Amino acid sequence: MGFLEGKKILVTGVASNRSIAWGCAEAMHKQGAEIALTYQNEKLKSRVVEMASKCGSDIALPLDVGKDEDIEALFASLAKRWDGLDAIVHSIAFAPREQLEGDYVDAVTREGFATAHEISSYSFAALAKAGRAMMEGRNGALLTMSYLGAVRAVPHYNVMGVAKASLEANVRYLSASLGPQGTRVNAISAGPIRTLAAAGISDFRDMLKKVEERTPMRRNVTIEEVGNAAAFLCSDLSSGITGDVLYVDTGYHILG
Ligand code: 0WD
Repeated sequence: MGFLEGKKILVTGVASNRSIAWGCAEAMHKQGAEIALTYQNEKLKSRVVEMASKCGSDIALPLDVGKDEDIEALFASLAKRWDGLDAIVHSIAFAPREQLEGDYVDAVTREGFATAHEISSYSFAALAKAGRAMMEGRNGALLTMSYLGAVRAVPHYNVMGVAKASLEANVRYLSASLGPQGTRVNAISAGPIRTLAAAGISDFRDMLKKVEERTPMRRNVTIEEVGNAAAFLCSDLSSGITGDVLYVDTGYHILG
């Protein structure tokens, strides 16, 4: 029996089979969880429906976190299928491409800053708020995906690093707010992984190579490894952990 047997988990942010969210969904399904997936737009729908079925699920729902009505409709639809919700995985981020190249001060704009923060950080609080009622009294867990750029000035990561710092603060405030109802809130800070979102970061290939050369384990992390850590953080095995950021990055963050 898997350690997520009987848990109902909503996983957002699947865009392809390289997505970190997909690593999470697969690992959680393996541990016995029931999975619901979301897709950002109609173009992704058929792919995500198929991926849900690989997890034995027929729940794939639309969600653009930029739209309040989508967030509301998501939980209304979910409530028709499930009598409660045990965990939400937030694996969503976006900044306009021109924000993610060159010098931070040159690149940053009011609009780019606002978009990055809204889609990559506010959306986590929005899902927590909208999902709160369904999660109450179930020892639930909220989980998001961060990156080292939240705490270090990583070249080209620019405004996304500032948004990830906001996201990590969000983890702490949400955990203080939702702890009394039994909901834990954590983040995984993943090492670089080649995904669709990563392709938007200038010099991403160099970043992967640099990590591989220097990190204690001399290799990059996989979505399966992030997925396994996510499964742990959404399970009762991590019942004493909240408000924290767990690094799943083959040790890169410890280097000076
Ligand atoms: O190296 C990496 N890949 C790392 C990613 C290292 C550390 C952290 N992360 C984070 C990302 O910042 C993000 O928060 O992990 C999370 C997942 O990213 P991913 O798995 O690397 O990327 P991807 O497979 O592209 O999934 C992210 C998806 C989007 O994909 P695209 O590439 O189409 O933007 O987030 C979704 C979308 O499907 N997304 C949205 N979903 C709902 N509403 C929205 C939105 N407005 N915007 C983006």
